[in-house]
Amino acid sequence: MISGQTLQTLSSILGPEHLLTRQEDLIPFGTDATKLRFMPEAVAFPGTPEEISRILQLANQELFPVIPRGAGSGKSGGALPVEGGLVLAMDRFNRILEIDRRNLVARVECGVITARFQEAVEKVDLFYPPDPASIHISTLGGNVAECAGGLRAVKYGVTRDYVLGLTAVLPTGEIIKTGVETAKGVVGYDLTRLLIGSEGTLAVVTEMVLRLIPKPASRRTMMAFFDSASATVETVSEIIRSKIVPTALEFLDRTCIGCVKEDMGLAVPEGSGALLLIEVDGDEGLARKEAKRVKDICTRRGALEFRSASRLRDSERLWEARRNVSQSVYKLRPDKISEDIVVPRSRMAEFIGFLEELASRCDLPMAAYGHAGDGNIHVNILFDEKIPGQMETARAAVKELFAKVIALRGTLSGEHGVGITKAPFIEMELSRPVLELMGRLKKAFDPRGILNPGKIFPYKI
Ligand code: LAC
Ligand code: ZN
Repeated sequence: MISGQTLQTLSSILGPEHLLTRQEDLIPFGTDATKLRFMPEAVAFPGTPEEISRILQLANQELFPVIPRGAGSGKSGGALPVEGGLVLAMDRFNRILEIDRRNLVARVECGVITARFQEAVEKVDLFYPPDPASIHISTLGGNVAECAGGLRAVKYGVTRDYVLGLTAVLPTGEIIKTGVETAKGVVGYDLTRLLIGSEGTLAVVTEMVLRLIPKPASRRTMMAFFDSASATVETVSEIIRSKIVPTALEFLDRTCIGCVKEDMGLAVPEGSGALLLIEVDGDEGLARKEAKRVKDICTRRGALEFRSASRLRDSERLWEARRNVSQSVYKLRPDKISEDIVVPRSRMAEFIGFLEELASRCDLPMAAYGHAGDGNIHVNILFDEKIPGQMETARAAVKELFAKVIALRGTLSGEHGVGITKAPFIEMELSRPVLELMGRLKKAFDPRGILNPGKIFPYKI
């Protein structure tokens, strides 16, 4: 519990206009894209790392939880105040500090919206590839906390591949800089990489040094329909085997196509069981050549139809609809459990076969879509909480799903993180010594356990 006196101290650190304490103001800060709900006791909008430092020192004295929060678009509950406490909303850290065209790096604050940053760098012909589906909402700080992936990871990698250095506040109050502002750097342990994807449990990141690359000159979007999901993923394996590296290689199963076809403005050929959305980029000649090879492979693999989005506006519409799949599947049922497992790309067909069998056995719709080029499939198990037994069936299905993923030598999360939704399953993937080592790291950073408690680990650290 945060006492009245502590609230007063917080108010004097922040200025009263930057502290929320009224119940009705707190509600939006208790939820995120998981739709789970908790209540914080207060919400702070700090303006400087020094203020965060003072808040964390106070939290260590008074022992209340502090939960860093970006835009609340996370899908594993990383920003949820599961034990109450103070939400640290990073909205005021919203400046792009520098785009350095000579060195291809940028310095940004953590609250900058991902798409806004991408537009700013593209204006000067540079490129920041990480591209989570939530880019119009998500913040770069949230992307770093979860190590967000997205649609272009198959060619360009994920958030961690573009972070050179961080400014962060440790749970004990010290303000630190990790990493470098240069293209290379190996001095000391790689704390930058440790903090990326640590889900706000080790430090509060306030500023990042990001690596940029030149903007590709041209891109082409294509779409291919197949009669079955397994034919689609087999085509993906062949594209990868042929050493073509598309910018995006996204898969939607029949259920997902049904949910988004209107938004996509799609005429779906008869008998379609799945589709692939493919983008290639590079200089004009390369993009044209790769597009032709992709078309040849799809045709040889029996595509029912192959289309190119000739105009940019067509392809933007397709990608926007793709970004909305996660929301669109709610058309089918009011509730869902949505996962982001990864399997080796060569095992995708086997995984899809398993999924179809699981869905028919559980008698629940399971919509699958996602980053097939990475073997990263979003499995959405849909149900209605109000119908007795459905939630339990969905939960049991998740456990089976994870067991299969591990058996295929995959991982439980490619990009959404563990948070609270996957914490109960983490021991299926990580061995006891690994979890104990992670627990010791957490203790070294946060001896009193005040920063984002209740996340990642299935037990109290
Ligand atoms: C997507 C999110 C859910 O790819 O990761 O749509
Ligand atoms: Zn995704």
